[in-house]
Amino acid sequence: MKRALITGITGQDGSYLTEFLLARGYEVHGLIRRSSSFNTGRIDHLHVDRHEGQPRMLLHFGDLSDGTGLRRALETIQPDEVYNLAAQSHVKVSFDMPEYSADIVGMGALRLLEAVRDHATHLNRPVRFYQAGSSEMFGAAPAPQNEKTPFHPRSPYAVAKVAAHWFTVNYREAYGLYACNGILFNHESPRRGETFVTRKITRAISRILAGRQAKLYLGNLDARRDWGFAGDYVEAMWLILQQPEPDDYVIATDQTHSVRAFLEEAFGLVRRNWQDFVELDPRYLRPAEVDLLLGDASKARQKLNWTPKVDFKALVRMMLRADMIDEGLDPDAFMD
Ligand code: NAP
Ligand code: F7E
Repeated sequence: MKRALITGITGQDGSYLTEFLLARGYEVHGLIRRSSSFNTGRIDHLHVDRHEGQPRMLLHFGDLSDGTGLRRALETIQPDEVYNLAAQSHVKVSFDMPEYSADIVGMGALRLLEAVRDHATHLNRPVRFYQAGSSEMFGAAPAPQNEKTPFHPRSPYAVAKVAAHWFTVNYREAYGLYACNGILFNHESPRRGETFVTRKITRAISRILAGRQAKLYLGNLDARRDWGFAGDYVEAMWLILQQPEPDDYVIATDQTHSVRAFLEEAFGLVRRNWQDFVELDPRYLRPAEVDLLLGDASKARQKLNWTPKVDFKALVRMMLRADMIDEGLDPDAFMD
């Protein structure tokens, strides 16, 4: 049985990746942060009590700021594959907490790479490493963006992801580590954090329909993103680690839509006019914006045989339906 270690297992991608790996027979170990309230809501459905069965998902306390803990986790788990998904992943928050964001996103990746390198060397066992890179690294670079596009990051988050990207490349070149970067464009789902724009919109529509919210306050509606479905993207993460040679890949749908287009699609599904509900709040504007992200995932298509299955319209519908059900509404009463 293969063993995987996932940092960030409690996040959106961590939860889908865990489901994916469990379905392929893996034993999945996840690093979780100690929190004063429960933070495992996205993976609770995968939990098996040790006293009642043979769990294949096992959780360990740890934090990317704590290198000693990372080393101990590797010693205990002895994983075949390590997926580094943990991050302070909110771009706007990274302007408010730049040092912290850079420490976790950039230095955190380095701490984990160091731990993996030493573990692999001392025990003479191969460990494959996946780094969760981001289209935010391209930032202001002209579209379409692929593996050859130079990075031009526009936020502390993105700068730190660029550092993590190059740490990963460097450990591959310097120590022969099987270390790969997935450069993933935005991917969403019903499990997306509530403060990212797509989920903020679908959740707000559901609350408006339920009579629990009157207005939706947003920032820049002109920004364009290449939005895919997180469930499709975790398959790409796994495929990246199954190749004969380690490499870096852009993962994207190769289509882009503005925030305004997302609003039109989502409000349109429930036959409402978004202009009646959306107000600008400058607090949601960023000191530096990323205007246009549009991926070119042809390398992943050719080498990984990966293509996204869920398109933009299906994604918006999926997220809206899930939020309406959460809100106690019958989606079929509102949507065609
Ligand atoms: P997410 O939902 O925000 O999840 C982030 C995860 O990291 C959570 O499990 C969080 O734990 C954990 N975490 C945060 N700080 C940590 C720390 N100091 N030590 C250990 N764990 C920590 O993010 P996501 O959307 O699943 O994204 C997964 C990864 O892909 C992230 O690295 C993100 O930057 C990157 N990425 C995401 C996208 C996207 O569109 N979703 C695109 C490109 C790249 P808690 O649950 O306790 O907060
Ligand atoms: O913003 C605009 C905002 O926060 C998308 C993370 O997963 O994907 C994500 O980063 C766009 C931006 O995602 C609001 O200015 C307008 O242009 O949903 P977002 P993001 O910044 O693209 C990348 C690939 C990652 O790696 C990150 O980890 O929407 N926008 N009004 C707004 N954004 C938010 N959050 N809230 C608003 O009210």
